[in-house]
Amino acid sequence: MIRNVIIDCDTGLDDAVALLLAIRSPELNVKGITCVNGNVGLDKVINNTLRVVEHSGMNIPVYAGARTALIPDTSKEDASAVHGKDGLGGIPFPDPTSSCEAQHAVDYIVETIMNAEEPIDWITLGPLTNAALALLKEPRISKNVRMLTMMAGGVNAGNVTEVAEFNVFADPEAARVIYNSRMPMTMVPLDPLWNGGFLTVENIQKIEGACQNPWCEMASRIFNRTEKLVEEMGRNPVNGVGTVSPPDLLAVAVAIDPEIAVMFESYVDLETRGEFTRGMTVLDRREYYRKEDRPNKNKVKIAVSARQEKYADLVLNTWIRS
Ligand SMILES: [Ca+2]
Repeated sequence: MIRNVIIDCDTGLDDAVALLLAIRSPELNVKGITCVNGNVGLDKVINNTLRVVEHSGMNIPVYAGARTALIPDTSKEDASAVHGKDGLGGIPFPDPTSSCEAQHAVDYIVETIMNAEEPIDWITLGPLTNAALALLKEPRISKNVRMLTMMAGGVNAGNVTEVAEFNVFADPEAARVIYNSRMPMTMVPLDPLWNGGFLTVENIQKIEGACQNPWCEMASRIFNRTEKLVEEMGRNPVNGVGTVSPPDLLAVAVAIDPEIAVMFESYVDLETRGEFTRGMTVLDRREYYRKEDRPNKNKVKIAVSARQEKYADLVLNTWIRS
């Protein structure tokens, strides 16, 4: 059965390939894409998202959302060191010919979830600002979400700080609103990227070989740029030279097929204050003495590792056969 889905993103390099996977997937019907301030500022995010949609071969409406975190913090840096100033690594993709819809992203999210005949899938690939605003505006949306799959958090480590992952760190208060909700949630943290959640050199070559498709052409250029950026930043190519591990791509793959990940369930709290730990996803591991569930809290499904071949098969089959 084809599942309806809405996606919230802050389009940088990994959001771009993640959107291309979702849009080309025969298992998902992407109804709309909402943009949030994150990797780069909102206007660049919108511009990048439109460019991605135009490479996807499909027509998907794009909506503009929050321009800042719930509590704006101008001392914070965006992620342009990782994604380039424009958010797409400076790759000269043509300017978009389309523009975003007039409706605000938060209103679109509320309206679409409330009007869905069956509980709808929701994927977030950026800071959770739009998602939190939608939930605060209309708490009943939590009852009509089949699964919220988020690229968010870290179990054993963060990336912006020792313990905080970028999407959560960019708006910890918004993340807290979402983690404290009773929505069914799957969290794809950083951890599986170092444990199976990557594409090999051979995988990327196959995608390059299908460059007659505009989505494969865009994905190949992004993977090549990502690989060079890892080198330019002097980062350790954890999974081997020439491999890529875009976090958002894995999150979409897990939303399509949860069997791609090995998961466990835990209560997760969100740290908004600590001296070293603001933006940390705090797992409650006290299962050894707990007999009863925690009141007012749902367990979150957490991906800890990925099945690399299954993951690569999904990406390649979706892009090359579609
Ligand atoms: Ca993202």
